[in-house]
Amino acid sequence: MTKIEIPPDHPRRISLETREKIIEGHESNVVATAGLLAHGRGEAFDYLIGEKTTDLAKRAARAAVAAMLSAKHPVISVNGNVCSLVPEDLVELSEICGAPLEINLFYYREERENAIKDALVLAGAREVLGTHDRPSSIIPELSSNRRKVDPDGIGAADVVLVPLEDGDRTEALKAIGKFVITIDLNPMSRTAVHSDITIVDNIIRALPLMVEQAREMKDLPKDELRQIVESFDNTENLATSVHIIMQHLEARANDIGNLRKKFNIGVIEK
Ligand code: PTJ
Repeated sequence: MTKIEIPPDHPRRISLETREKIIEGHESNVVATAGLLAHGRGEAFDYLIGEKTTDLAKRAARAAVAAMLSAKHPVISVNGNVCSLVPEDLVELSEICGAPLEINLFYYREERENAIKDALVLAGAREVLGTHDRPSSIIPELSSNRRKVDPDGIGAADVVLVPLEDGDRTEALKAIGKFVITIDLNPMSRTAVHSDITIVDNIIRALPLMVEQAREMKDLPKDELRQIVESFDNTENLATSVHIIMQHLEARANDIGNLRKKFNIGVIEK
């Protein structure tokens, strides 16, 4: 398929370019067909939060990075959408935090696994866990494809970053004692609610931010990192995220009223 040219001054350029990445990812087997729908849902929630990283999301990202840097064995779980949108940032965060990348797919197909591994290697990954040639163990609490995990990765992890995730696995990871971090634009999703830290932001902004924060925080003493994690309250974070959406909608409702007046919308000239 031909890639569409998006004019640099298009008001929705970033959103359209991101969509193109997901479409290309789908064409190269990285993204599942359902991943296109998941992306659309994310777009809608991004619209509701104002398509920018809030101060609240910055704080959540800082707590998440502190948890990864102070963990004994942090792991980053990679699915198709995440790989198609931010492959280089995944590799960089993995390197700084010493957190291996593990492919873990809901809609498993071997050609998808291969395409994702190739994309991660192209982005600079030196090691990718969770592939079919590796040993695997099972999370008994889970019935989906995601139950298969790498014993050197999620199987052994104390802290797991599971961005753009479905709810079942987050609950299962919690049930087996993992500290779970997610990135999810929907603060009401099951994953968002069951995670220990939820970054309510678009992964295209959240991951580069986490890389930047990880570079700044990597030499902080462990005690200080743990203190940042312990002082973070995810319940408050999620409730405030929903309030931010409500305030944003209120402001947009007023804008629409003003626009109608300014441009005489709905008025027939006599
Ligand atoms: O690659 P696979 O086979 O593992 O499948 C990946 C998907 C994403 C299809 C699978 O995990 C899935 O179906 O996820 P859900 O249940 O649709 O949940 C995805 C969540 O991510 C939803 O709450 C979306 O709002 C959110 N989301 C989508 N795009 C973004 C996002 N959050 C942050 N940034 C995004 N760009």
